[in-house]
Amino acid sequence: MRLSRYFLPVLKETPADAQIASHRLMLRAGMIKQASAGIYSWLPLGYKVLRNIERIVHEEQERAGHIAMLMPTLQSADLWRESGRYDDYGEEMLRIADRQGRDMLYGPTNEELITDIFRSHVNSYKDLPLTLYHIQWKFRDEIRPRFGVMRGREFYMKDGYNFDLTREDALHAYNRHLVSYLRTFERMGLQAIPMRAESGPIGGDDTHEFLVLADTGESEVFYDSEITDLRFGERDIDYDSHEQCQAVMEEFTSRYARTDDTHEEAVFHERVPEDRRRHGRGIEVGQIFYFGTKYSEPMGATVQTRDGETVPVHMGSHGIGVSRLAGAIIEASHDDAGIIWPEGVTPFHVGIVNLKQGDSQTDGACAALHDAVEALGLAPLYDDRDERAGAKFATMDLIGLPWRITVGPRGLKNGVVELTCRRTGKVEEMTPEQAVERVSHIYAPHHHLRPMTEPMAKRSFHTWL
Ligand code: 5CA
Repeated sequence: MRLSRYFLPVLKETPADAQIASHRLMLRAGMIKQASAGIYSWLPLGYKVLRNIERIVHEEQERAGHIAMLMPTLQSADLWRESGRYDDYGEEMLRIADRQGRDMLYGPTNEELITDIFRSHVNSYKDLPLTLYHIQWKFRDEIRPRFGVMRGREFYMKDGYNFDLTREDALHAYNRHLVSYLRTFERMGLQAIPMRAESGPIGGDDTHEFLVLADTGESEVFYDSEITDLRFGERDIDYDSHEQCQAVMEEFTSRYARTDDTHEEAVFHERVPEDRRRHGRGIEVGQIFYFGTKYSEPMGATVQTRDGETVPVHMGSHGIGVSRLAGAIIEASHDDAGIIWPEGVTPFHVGIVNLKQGDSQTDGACAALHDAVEALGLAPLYDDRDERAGAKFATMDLIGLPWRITVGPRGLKNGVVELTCRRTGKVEEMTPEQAVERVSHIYAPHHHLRPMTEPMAKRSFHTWL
């Protein structure tokens, strides 16, 4: 993509009403624009990030054996009357009447709708276990929408629902979600710690929230510092194995880690030595629940067992804040100059800065680099505007592309360009071919990218030198 043809409305001024770094940076980098309180348009750069986050969520859900589908945003109130939540949910629910005067609502979550789908189509134990999920916009009329997409009223959420014959199977589904979430968040460059929490309006006894530690987080957290040393990493896991998932769950939840809702000071002191006790704040990016038959019983979601007995299914639900994650990632990864995207979610893989626009040599070398990066199946952003070098660098730093190739007439005379790492600031000189090779190598482990089937673009840079 050439920046001159793109839509990247960056702001020079720091928006006065944005209180935290991620909100300020998302506005300044032209990622989002507020449409009304807690409701945002996703501008092209922000939309790319949102899609990347969504893609990782889909890939990890499918890896865990969960099945994607799509349910609507508008739901009938009647279903919620069946579960008893229409009256319980309170003012956070946006209630709407259609022209026939039928009560509708903009879904804040989907337990009722999915249970209705299940009961219409499944009636045998043979169809279990089953986990269905979707990624869809939700609406909760939050009292205090704030911090941009972190606490929106309209927000994008992945919500998944497991249906199992027994409590034991449903607890396996819970553990399987926990494992898949650890992988999901690590692929986004985040450490998200499972913490024992309250279940609130979703219900049930077993629930963990996943928290990214950040001073600006809305949740108060208490934890054993040892937990921050844990990494899931590249382990091979069999998601069907109860033992393997249980072992990961125990590894990641046996140490003290709780939100303020469930925190017990006495237990904290008893279980954690003083030098490891931490009290801080975190951003909740996901939550998993086991609630047994809370919805299946009143709504009649039953199956026949092998013995011909009719029993309600055991369920849980599992959410990831897809739009909130865009803010959480920035909160965890930025500096004074702007955002620093982890490679897994970056909107463009590499920025190309032309220091002398209009010069046939630098223009040609930049165009060749742009095409060579595209030929790898990667997305370059080439700043081809007629701007000062300082302004181009400031834009690149603000929008946070992890790698930048800088092309100037002086370097080209010696056959070299510069490759700069946004995170470390380290600059290396190398030939354009080496720069493309390096970029290719950097993104190779991200297997979601198109595999390189052809040898690197044959185009020679030297025609321009
Ligand atoms: N039905 C369950 C699981 S699917 C559920 O709704 N869980 S939840 O209430 O915890 O929401 C799931 C995730 O959505 C949260 O962990 C959080 O990351 C995100 N989320 C919740 N409310 C908001 C909001 N107002 N703005 C942005 N993200 C939100």
